[in-house]
Amino acid sequence: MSGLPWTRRRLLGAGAALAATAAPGVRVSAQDRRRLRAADNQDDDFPTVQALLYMDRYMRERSGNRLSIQVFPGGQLGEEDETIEQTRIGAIDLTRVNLAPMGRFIPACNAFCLPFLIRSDEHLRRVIDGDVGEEILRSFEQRGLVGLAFYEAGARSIYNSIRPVRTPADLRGLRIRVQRSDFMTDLMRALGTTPVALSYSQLLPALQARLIDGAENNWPSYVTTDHHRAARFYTLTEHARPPEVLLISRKSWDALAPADRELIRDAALASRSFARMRMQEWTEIARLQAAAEGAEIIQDFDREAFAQALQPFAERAMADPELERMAERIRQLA
Ligand code: GTR
Repeated sequence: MSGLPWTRRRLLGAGAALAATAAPGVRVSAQDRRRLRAADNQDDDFPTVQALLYMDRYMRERSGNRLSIQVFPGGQLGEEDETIEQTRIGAIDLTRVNLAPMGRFIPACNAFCLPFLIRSDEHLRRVIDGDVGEEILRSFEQRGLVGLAFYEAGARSIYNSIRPVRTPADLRGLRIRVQRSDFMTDLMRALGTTPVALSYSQLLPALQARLIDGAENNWPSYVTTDHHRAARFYTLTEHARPPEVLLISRKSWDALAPADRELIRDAALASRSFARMRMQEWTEIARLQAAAEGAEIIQDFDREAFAQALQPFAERAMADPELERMAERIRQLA
């Protein structure tokens, strides 16, 4: 593992995009250049943002600086649901978001949040690297978006500032933040919590002001946001595994020459392997850092009680035949 700069870095300032060094090469006239604007709500050194910068370098090098990406990290272009909308209408070219908020548009995405359905990183890889992943990526087209790649996000677990949680009864009444997703809201309600939908950037101040008691997320997000200092009880529930997805606006896509589309697809594919490696490193480091900085990591929770408490919720969700079909395909890849 390399010595990663594991401190939360400040953003470069409002409206600042991350600058990449220009690749040497042919001079390109201004009107031939295409600079795609990409949004990400994670900080500027997070694996997903690094993956976008990797894509930028890849595209510059192969296009002689004609095609590039200007990356806006840290939610500078808006919260996730806003950047999805902006990308649909073509105001932003690319957006990297989590799959959970996409469930509002494409219900099959909710299958990745079905409690305990996806069992491990390996299981998730078989899903997103194969036909199921392809089908989900293609399904975004009906919504004005073209799916380019999935990035791994590991598993989401529940954390809070009040008490160690070992059973659903321990969660009762806790105000737990959820992403903008009706599905996740219902899931958290089924566990006896009071779910609160809040954007990612509002979460730390809300935890600090005790407006909410906790949230759920993967290791790197828990630590890079400093949530581990504000809410130190992290129960390793691993209840859902929605991956990240990189989307390009259909409008931007349709305006590109076929060869440029191919280059972007290649770059996205290359960035996927890069992001996977980074995410594994960051997950490991975040886990160590959380423990070293006082988080209490609860592994001996009653998984069976959680699964039972969520059973009626999962059954209700399966009433949607599309979701049921998707869940079955995912289960078969276990
Ligand atoms: C992270 C994800 C973000 C955002 C965030 C959240 O894991 O990378 O894009 O969805 O979770 O909880 O809002």
